[in-house]
Amino acid sequence: MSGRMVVAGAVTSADGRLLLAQRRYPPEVAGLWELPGGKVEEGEDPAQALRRELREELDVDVEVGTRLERSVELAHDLTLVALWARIVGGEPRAVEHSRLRWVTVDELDEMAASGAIVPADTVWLPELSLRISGG
Ligand code: DCP
Repeated sequence: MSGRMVVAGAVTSADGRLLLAQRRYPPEVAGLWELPGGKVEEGEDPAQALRRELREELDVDVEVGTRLERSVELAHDLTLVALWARIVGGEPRAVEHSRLRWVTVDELDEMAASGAIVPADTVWLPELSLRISGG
């Protein structure tokens, strides 16, 4: 792993859904759905960064769990990782995204098949499907 880290949240609900957020920018991925998150700042660990980003982007407090197995080398020397998370305070709202959606495993599969998921995030599909279908 090299360069700066970007952390995304695999936010799950008690009823086995996953939270997806629709990007507004940049044009290449505008309209596509992602796991919400952002860049880890200096002095933060990934969990702290994720809690900050989800407060900013979704207006919620989350409890952060373990890391998903896969990571992705993005352009510009960025490494993308994901952490499991669950909401412990607040109701998510789209502060920076155009929309939010809680999806079932079937909906996630359909969205992936139709190319609606941000390309980098598709590496997590197997892990996400296993976890959310397993409840
Ligand atoms: N990214 C991704 N999948 C995610 C989250 C992010 O592929 N689930 C990518 C998109 C960008 C990079 O990571 O190439 C940084 O993401 P953001 O722009 O969302 O992060 P920031 O908000 O921190 O960046 P900026 O301040 O530049 O807007």
